[in-house]
Amino acid sequence: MKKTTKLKQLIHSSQLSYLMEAHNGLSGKIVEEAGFQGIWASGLSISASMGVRDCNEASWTQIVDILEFMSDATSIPILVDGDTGYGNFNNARRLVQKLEQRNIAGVCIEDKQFPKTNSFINSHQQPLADITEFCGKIQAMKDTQKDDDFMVIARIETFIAGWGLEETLKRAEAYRNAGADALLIHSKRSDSSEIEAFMNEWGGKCPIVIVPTTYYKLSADELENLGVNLVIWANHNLRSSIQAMKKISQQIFQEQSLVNIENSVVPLKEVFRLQGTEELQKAENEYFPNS
Ligand code: SPV
Ligand code: MG
Repeated sequence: MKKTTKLKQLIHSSQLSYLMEAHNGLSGKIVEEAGFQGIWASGLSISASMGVRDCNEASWTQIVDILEFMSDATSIPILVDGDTGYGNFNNARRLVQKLEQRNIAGVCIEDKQFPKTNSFINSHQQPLADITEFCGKIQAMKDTQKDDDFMVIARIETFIAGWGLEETLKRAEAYRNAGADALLIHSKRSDSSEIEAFMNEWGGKCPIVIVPTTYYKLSADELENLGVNLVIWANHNLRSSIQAMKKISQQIFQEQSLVNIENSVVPLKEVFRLQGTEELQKAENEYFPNS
């Protein structure tokens, strides 16, 4: 089955589905091996792993290069965090073209302005996109995709930027009518009250995606009961790897020896396994026997 079709089915499934964050080919593979059915290519995590801020400091082609490695390394669908589409409708539709060429299953764009700022930084000062302009962007993206199953998800930042339910519902209706396949409703509250209020009014008119980074205390049952279709664990491979890398760097720096750490890191053979070294050895035997 095509990756696009897999993501479409996940989004439309009657069961709650989950995407796990990855930010390069390696973390993508780890997400797939853990059992997840899809990957969130997080803008925050990719930018952080490149050592830059989450405000479009990395160019869109630099991001697409990373996505190509992620897509080649995995067989589950990738939903890309497309920020604001890197410009106007024209930039956004070219992004769709380039993502489809790399076998990406879908893209999510948010109704803010380029260059964007992460939703958890000075969120009340973040200007939203004009509704009509954003609808044109969604339409241009949907009109550009060659594969009917490629997903364009519209992310609504009203709650993040300090607006209420009314403005959220107005935008949700407009973006759905413009052709969005699903809506991502973002919230920075520590509880799910904004999401619940939206879900009560929305009435299942199209699939809903959430990112419970700040309302992380919800149990699996509580998430299920919200009635949303897709949950994104948005940055947890990045955050866990920062913790692991800090710990090991500090310890090796202090001890100036590897004696105490060898058994707390994965063996090199695990690195080689993740890289698919065995396949190359078999190929060498077949194609290059005297090497
Ligand atoms: C990301 O993972 O980059 C996101 C989600 O866009 S958030 O960081 O919550 O804005
Ligand atoms: Mg992002």
